[in-house]
Amino acid sequence: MNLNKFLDVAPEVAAAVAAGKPVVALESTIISHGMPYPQNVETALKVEQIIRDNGAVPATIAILGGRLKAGLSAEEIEYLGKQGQKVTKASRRDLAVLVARKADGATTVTTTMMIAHMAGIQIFATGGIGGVHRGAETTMDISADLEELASTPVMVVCAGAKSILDLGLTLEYLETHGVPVIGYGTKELPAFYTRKSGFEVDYRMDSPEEIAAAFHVSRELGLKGGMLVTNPIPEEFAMDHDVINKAIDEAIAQANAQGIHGKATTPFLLAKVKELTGGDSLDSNIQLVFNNAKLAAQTAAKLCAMN
Ligand code: PSU
Ligand code: MN
Repeated sequence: MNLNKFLDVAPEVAAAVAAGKPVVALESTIISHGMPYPQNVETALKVEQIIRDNGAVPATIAILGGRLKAGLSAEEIEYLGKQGQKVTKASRRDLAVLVARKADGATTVTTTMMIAHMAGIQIFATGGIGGVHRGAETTMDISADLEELASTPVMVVCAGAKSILDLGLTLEYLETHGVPVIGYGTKELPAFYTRKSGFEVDYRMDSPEEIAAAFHVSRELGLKGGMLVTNPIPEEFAMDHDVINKAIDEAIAQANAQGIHGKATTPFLLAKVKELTGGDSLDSNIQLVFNNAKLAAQTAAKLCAMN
C-alpha cells in the first residue's frame, strides 16, 4: 500500500485491505454531477448496501477539505449529494490544487482510480466512463478516464459508455493504450442505457472468477494499467434504442449550439438526456449501477481468494 499523508482511509476499509478482504471503490461525481438530489444520495447508499450484501466493503471516494477520502460516512455522502454541481468535478489535473486549497472535490473515474490505488483497493464500480467524444477529431475532447485506465492498475466495472461518446474511437484509444475491454456475458460493448452498441469488446467472460483471474495475472505480470469490465444493463431496465439515441442527438446539438466545452460537456449532456427522456433514463441509470456494484463485489471476493 502506497499510503500518503493526504489520504484518509476509513477504518473499516483499512482493516479490510490489510486483511486481504474484498473492497469495492465507488466514485462521487456520479453523486454530485450524475444524478439529481435526493435520488443521488439514495442510490449511493443503496449501492454501498449491495456491495455489503455481496460480501465486500464499500469505499466511496471523494476529496473533502483537501483530504483524499477512501470510505465516506452517510453524512458525507448526503453532503456531496446536496451540494451537487457546486462541488468541483475533480479530474487528475484538479487533484493537487484542491488538496493545496483544502477544498472539496467529487472524484471522477480518473481520480477515484488514483485514490483507490493509493488506498490499496483494486476494484471500482460505477455507471459509465468518460471516453472520446463525438467530434473529437476537431475538439480533441478525450476524457482523462482513458489515460488513467492506461496507467493505473484498478479494474473498473461499468455498463459500457453512453453514445454521447464516439464508442468506436473510445475502443480504438483503449486498444492503443493497452487496456483490455471485457464484456460480461457478451461479446458486444454495451452502451449504458442499452445492451447493444454495434461494437465488439475484446473478450467475453462469463463469471466473476474468470474476470478476477485475468486481472490477477495482469498484476502478477506487473503490467501497468487497469481493465475495463463492461456489464450490460439488465434487459428489464434497458431503454428503447431510438428513444435514447434521439435524446442523445438532441443533447449534443444543444451543447454545440451553446458552445459547451471542457469539463462541463459530460455533465451538460447527462442532464439534458435526463430532461429529454422525462426521468426514464434516471431509473435505468440507477439500476445499472446496482447491477455493476453486485458484479464488482463478487469479482473482488474471487480476486481476494487469488491474492
Ligand atoms: N458518464 C456517465 N456518468 C457519469 C460520468 C460519465 O455516464 O457520471 C462522469 C464520471 O465521473 C466520469 C466523468 O469519470 O463523468 C467523465 O467526465 P469527462 O468526460 O469530463 O472526463
Ligand atoms: Mn472532456
